[in-house]
Amino acid sequence: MGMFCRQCEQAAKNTGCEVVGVCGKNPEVAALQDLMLYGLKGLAIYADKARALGAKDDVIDKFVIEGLFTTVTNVDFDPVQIAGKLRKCFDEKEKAKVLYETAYREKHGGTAPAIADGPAAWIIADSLEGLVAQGQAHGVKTQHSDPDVLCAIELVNYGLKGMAAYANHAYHLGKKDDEVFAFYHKALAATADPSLGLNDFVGLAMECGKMNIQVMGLLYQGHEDHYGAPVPTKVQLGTRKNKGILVSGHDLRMIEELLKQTEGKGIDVYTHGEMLPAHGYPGLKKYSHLYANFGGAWQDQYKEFQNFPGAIIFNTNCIQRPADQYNDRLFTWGEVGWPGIKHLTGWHFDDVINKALESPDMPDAPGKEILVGFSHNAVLGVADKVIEAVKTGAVKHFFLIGGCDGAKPGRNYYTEFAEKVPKDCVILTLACGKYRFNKEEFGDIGGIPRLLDVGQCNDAYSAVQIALALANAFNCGVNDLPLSFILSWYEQKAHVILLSLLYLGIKNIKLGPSLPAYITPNVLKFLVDNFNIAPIGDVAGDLKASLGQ
Ligand code: FSO
Ligand code: SF4
Repeated sequence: MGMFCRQCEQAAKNTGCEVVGVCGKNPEVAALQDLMLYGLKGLAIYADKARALGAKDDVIDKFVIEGLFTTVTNVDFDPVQIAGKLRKCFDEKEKAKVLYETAYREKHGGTAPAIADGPAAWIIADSLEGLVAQGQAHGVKTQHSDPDVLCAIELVNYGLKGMAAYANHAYHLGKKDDEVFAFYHKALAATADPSLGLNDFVGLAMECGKMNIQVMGLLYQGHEDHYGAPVPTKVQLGTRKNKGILVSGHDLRMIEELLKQTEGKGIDVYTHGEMLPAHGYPGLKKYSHLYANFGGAWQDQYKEFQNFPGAIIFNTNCIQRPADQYNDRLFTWGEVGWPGIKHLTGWHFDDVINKALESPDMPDAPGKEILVGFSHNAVLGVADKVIEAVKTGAVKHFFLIGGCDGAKPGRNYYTEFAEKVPKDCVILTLACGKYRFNKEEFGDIGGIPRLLDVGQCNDAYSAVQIALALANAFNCGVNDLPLSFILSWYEQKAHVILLSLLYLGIKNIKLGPSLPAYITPNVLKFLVDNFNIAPIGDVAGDLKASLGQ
């Protein structure tokens, strides 16, 4: 059985994974994920038509987000779990059909025109094998025969997937936006519309970037409403003698619930990967047992988790094949899944707590500390100082070195770049790529730390606010600021953030370690012509170019 997937930066030979995913996704799971996208397009066709007639449904809206999030890289590897979600997808599609037909009858009288083919007419297979066969019949390349149009459709699909992760976290914090749901339905339905062409899909991709700023803003607000704005905070990197639970992922609401449920139980909660920014939120750091950050970026988990004696839980990507040494103390939650690994649903974490209590103590090994919590509130709180430093020439340039990490050796570029940034420049960073340099000493410029950790990948929203405020202060456009974007991408969240930056008109972005496999030469030319986006080159040359030397 073959497969074809090229949605992330790891795509084999930078063209696509065809035998098995470099991420560990097998052809069966790849087919089920393709079928999920296909089924969601069918659901969206009806939901879009129903909405145009004034009818909508919360469960349908929410499921589109969950279904898409399931297909994001390194989220759900469990065929049985995905098959269950496919059944839900089909049921919600049928519900959306009835919603549309009823709304049509009420508005126009008579019967709504039937949709006889395409994803709206999908009838779910009744076995796992049948589902896999259906998924294989609706793979990536079946979406369009023209490579450029297919590329543009993929720009939209992956944007919608990445944005779904953020919309899902925001939803957990009680934040949702009807305009976003409407866009999901419109855009997904459009990707199945054979009458649309290249310009339509490029336009939708840009609109997705715009919508994602709205979603990241909602998520930021959700975090701030619940936990207060992040504040600069020192984070311990060692361990202490106590029981331990390691939380990996991006969902802050989940770690909050776990913190409440572990209070007074002799358990310390550790953050891993993209949970690191949790330490900067007043509403989370108030829990003294939110103790430390453990390990590095996601791709090191296989080795590092073997050294974590307590329980471990993933609430979002990026999960990898677990090692035998820790798979019995590993749990998944939310949309994450791995075959044979215990999956928790809802907001009760007794299983993971009990596992931590029966596991050995963490070693008594305090480590160094690093600083987090420089969201736009914190940075703009000292805006006068920052602006003055730029005016006097004490700060010459800002570099946003952000994005995801990954296993490729080419990613050393980002470590080297951060190390070679001149001493009179400030580095803003976000997402998991920072683990390549966030334990190094960068010092400060007149009290302004040279390395400012803005937060998670979704805190790109915060970085944009900083850039906009600086542009405002200097009465110029963002592209005229002494600010360079040096980005690393891995999966679809990084993809949608890139769409957001392009939507904002940000030019001269350097992107690596490689360009997406789904970009055709023609679409790349469009991006270069309009945004002067370029692949990373050599550090010295890129640095010089950024500094205008
Ligand atoms: Fe990294 Fe994974 Fe946050 Fe991604 S942990 S790679 S772009 O999920 O979302 O930065
Ligand atoms: Fe390959 Fe990435 Fe797709 Fe996994 S998600 S199969 S690594 S392209």
